[in-house]
Amino acid sequence: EADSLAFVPEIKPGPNIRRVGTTVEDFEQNLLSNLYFQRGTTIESASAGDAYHTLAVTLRDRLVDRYARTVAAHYETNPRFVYYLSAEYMLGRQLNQNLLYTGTEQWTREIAEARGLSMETLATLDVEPGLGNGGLGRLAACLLDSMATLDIPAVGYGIRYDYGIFKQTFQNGEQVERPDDWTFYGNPWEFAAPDDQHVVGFYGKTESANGDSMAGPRRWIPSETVRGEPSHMLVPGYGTQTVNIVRLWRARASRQSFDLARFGAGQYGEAVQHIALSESISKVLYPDDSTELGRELRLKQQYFLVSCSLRDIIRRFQFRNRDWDAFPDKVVIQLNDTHPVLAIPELMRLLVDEHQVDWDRAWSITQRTFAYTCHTLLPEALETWPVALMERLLPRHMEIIYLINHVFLRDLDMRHPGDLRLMRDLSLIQEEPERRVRMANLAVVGSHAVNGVAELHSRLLAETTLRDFASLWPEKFHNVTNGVTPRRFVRLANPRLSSLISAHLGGDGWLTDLDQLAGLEAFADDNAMRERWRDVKRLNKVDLAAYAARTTGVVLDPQAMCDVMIKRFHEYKRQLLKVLHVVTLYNRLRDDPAATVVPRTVVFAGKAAPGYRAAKLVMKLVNAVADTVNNDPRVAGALRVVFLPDYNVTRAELIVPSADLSEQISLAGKEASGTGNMKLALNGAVTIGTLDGANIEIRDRVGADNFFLFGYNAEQAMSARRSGYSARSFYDQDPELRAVLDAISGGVFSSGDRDAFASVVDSVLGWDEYLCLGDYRSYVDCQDTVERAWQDRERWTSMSIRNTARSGFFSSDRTVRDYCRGIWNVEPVRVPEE
Ligand code: BZD
Repeated sequence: EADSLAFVPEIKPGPNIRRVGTTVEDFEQNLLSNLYFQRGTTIESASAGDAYHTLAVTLRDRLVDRYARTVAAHYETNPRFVYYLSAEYMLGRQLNQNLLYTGTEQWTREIAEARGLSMETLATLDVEPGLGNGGLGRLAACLLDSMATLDIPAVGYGIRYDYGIFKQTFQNGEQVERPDDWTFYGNPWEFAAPDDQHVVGFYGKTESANGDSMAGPRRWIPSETVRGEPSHMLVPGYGTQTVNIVRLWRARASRQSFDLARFGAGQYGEAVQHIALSESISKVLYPDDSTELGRELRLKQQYFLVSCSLRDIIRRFQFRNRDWDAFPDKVVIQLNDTHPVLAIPELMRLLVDEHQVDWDRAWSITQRTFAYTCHTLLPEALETWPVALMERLLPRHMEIIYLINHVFLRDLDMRHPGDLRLMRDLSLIQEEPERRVRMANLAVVGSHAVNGVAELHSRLLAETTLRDFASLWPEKFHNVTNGVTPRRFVRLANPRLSSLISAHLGGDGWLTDLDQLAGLEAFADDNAMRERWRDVKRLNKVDLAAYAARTTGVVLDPQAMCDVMIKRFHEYKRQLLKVLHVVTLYNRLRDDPAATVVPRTVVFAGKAAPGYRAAKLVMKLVNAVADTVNNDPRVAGALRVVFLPDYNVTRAELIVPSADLSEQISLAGKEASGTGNMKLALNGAVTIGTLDGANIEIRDRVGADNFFLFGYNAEQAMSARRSGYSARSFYDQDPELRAVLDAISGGVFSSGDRDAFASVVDSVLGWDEYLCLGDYRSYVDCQDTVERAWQDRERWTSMSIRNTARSGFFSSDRTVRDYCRGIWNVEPVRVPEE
């Protein structure tokens, strides 16, 4: 059905593209007419939802105009495109971004307020598409923003999950997950493109098309198909005319799936069963891979994304090009971790089986097209799939993977004759204890570039996780340190700070050239500036306190130090170490209520994978400690702990601007990069952290004096683990630590129940992969140094200003430039204003 559609470019370039007006009157007219024609209502009878929806589509109209010109410019230039393949995107809310990017913020405010509607109300009606888990998904969104801002021709491909990352609530301090039906009221930002749908096959068998070489061409006859239906959201650049798109696929059953006869017989469930099954592919985002259940469905999702996206990329390529050898000159496909790595055998299949390109030529095209980004160091996080499952679900792809492996191992044997250890470790197939396909190996073999996401991460990848590949092909390995978009995470999240920065730098050029922040350095010791800088922080904290009071009932003191730990809950990130510190402070205050301490608010936020029991118990402990501390009059005024539920991009935009202290305390060698660390430093939070991930680069730039360092470094952590780390000895030798653990296991935070947190305590006292107790003393002492520094207000403020001034490097614009130069080899295409 879909195959018979004639494909046309999204928008044909031509003179008759409608253009939006340029005045406030035009804008108001557009709003009224959209209200009338799109919502079918008048201003007199419009609801807040009508107003929101109308504003959204009116802003979208303005972006469509730029998008049409972008498509025309790209058509003209026929440039090399970046295709970013990612199973996750955490785009954040769109309304305020698009107001800013279209320059209609002030107009909208005037028009709305004249009618008694606040911008805040409109903003709260804007729903965040939570189509990702954490850093990896948010990085994808920051890179899209920066690619558009830098005029890089790019398309992001992903899955349009019906349900995004779950909503987090708490019951008795325990995380309860609720479905995120993010399109319940519709999504005004997207365009459906049903004409561009593709058919995706699964299961079935293969047979020879001519001859019987596995190198093809062969025919795959799937026994099951679903349709992939795309919609796209516009991705505008800031301060430029470029508008790119992110195209998301949704699974739809084929047309004949509804069983009318069964329905007629009253079997309503059975009648739609087939539809439900097909459409389950894009039903829900996997909250990471710690659940065993539904693994087959996850593999289906991955292939679904890859199959639809590659067909689309080829269609776009063929629109302006004929010769397959030119494919890598026009297309670079960036694989965001291993989730889309099936794109490698899929491109081989399409070239060899469907376009009659011979194997060797197809392989050269494929390798030159793909590049792979790795986001982890944890060996358990490297994806593998059972061969048996692959053979069943994707029989042709499995043949292709075998053949890729065969050729690869043959060449390897020529370079390193008889090195069986090497063959076994680098093979795309793991043999023991079960035959599995190693997706990272497939990614490395099939790509021309492989990168880590921070300097330490890239070095450790090359020295440990991917060591043998790195010695085989050193030129393939790169580092591209992550970054974050200053538009969303400074300008939109922190308007007060942004105004202050612009006032001191003489304009807002820093928003697209973040190195200009260095100009703030001159004011770091200026009293008037420090005063205003503190004022911004205080007002941001007042906003955060209002939110915390409204949502949790916990009352925060805006004068207190705001100490934040916001990120996914994972043992390696060591939220537990932070809890040990909080309990340490609590014990000290209880023992000596007269002790002079620095008033502190500790803010936690983050979700745990639903099946991750250890992380969830730590979360419960955080809530229990918060409860006890906040209800103990002896510590009132000195210590407050709040867990803000349902951490997401919107919540990050609220919390980050009020932070004084940024907790980046993962065990060294475990966090690939981190990006929250960058957002916080840019907003003037001072980091307390280990030498892990991008913390190292942050410290190098902001200076050792403006960063609180503690703990093992990566080498020390590895050797501590090798030489028989003994958590017990730390417990035995450190009375303060002992008191903390004894309080937790003694039931101080669980109404006397000694069992409640026993397994948490046992986990750090026994074999603890993350060396919590080994870093405890160094961490707590470092926190004492933090408190002394805080007491010198002027000095602290200077540190804060220097953190912002020296963090320009962490713009995702710089990250995208690094990819462009080092890996993509793409050039910007300017889109004309008219
Ligand atoms: O990617 C994160 C890393 O942990 C961070 O250190 C890094 O800064 C960011 C961006 O590079 N990784 C993830 O967020 N990973 C996932 O969310 C994920 C999702 C599905 C399956 C496995 C991992």
